Amino acid sequence: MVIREFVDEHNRKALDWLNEDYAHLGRQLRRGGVDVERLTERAMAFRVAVPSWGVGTGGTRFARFAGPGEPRSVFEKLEDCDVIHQMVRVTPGISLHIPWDEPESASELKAFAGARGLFFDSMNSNTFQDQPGQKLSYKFGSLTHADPAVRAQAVEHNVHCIELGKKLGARSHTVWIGDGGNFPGQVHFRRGLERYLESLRAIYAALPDAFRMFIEHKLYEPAFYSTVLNDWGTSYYCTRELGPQAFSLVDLGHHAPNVNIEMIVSRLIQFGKLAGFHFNDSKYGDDDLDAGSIKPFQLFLVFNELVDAELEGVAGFDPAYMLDQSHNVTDPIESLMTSAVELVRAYVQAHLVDRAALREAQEKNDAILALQTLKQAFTADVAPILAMARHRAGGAIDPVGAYRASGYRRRKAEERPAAAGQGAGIV
Ligand code: LRH
Ligand code: MN
Repeated sequence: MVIREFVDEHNRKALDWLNEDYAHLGRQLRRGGVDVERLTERAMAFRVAVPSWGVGTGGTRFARFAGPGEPRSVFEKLEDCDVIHQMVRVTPGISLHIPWDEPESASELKAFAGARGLFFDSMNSNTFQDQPGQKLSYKFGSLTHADPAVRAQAVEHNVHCIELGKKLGARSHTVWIGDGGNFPGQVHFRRGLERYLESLRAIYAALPDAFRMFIEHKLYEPAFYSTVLNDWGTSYYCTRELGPQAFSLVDLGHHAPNVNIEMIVSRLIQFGKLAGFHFNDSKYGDDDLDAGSIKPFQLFLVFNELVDAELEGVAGFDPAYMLDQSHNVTDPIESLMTSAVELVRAYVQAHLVDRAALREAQEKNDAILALQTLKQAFTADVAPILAMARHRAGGAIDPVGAYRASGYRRRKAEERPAAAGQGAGIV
């Protein structure tokens, strides 16, 4: 039985209670002057890209415990992404990482994805690892390396990713580098940033007109003392220096604990330079945990800024939403499905905020009323809207339930015998 039949059978059992709960929520919301149908439309229109590197089991520097039925190629990764999209209906975009997903034939890969209703979102370059046969090492950096030959090699790789992205129909290119130092004095801060900008200008020059370039800042790791692109301010400065096709991408895990990320988001929106997101969650460092699993209120507050800008029609506001997670102890497909659901939940709750009441409270310095107005939306149980949106879009009312009933993972474990050392996830 194909996934489709499991979804239908599973939905049949759940539809009665869903219609009941949906009708009840509709009545509750109508009392507050909110149309449940408008929110369901918003939920159906939401889109978030899935990271190809997220469907394999991830690990840490200590160990990676491969799961059953690991994808062994970009085609098998797309098979798993297809299952995710069939269940939650908001993830048709796939973000590839090169060279992990380098295809023999771009047209063959594009056709394989297209046949499943999938397309390619932002491309990601990789100059934080050395590949077999690579001429010059990135041990001491890539786009900011002291040796111009290493910088040129890294620029060439990024240009190659953009060319490949063009063939695959992608419309943006994401650059994250781990360049930095482990000790004071190891890297000259100003020269490092100059070299970063010089290399980015060369990559920017290779962008097709319709392409956007996303630069991703990160506080630390793999460098543990200084990172060349360490924060949003430096990122914003660089996007201004580069030009109108350059934007700052916010990975939620790339900030020091307790940093006010929703405020960074509002700044980048106001400055017209918000690229979008790598959504995940974390307790301490760049833990790449499932979105909304640790700090759901922060995720809601981020979407509150995004929906505020969306409703206000802020010029040029067109953020790209992507997940960027490492699934070390869960079935990656289940984690990506539930993470996508958590993003839609935060988005719909942000649409429930009574913005007129919030503005009035803000203008009257009524802090309690302002917080209550946000909390009222955050504490609203919008699960019936999320399930109805999935159902109407042909997806699963209960994605994890339908997925487990499908036996997809067991079947893949039979089809894809584990091979030692093979890793599709982040290690
Ligand atoms: C760096 C990062 C970056 C990806 C990598 C897989 O921490 O967030 O976005 O290239 O993870
Ligand atoms: Mn990221």
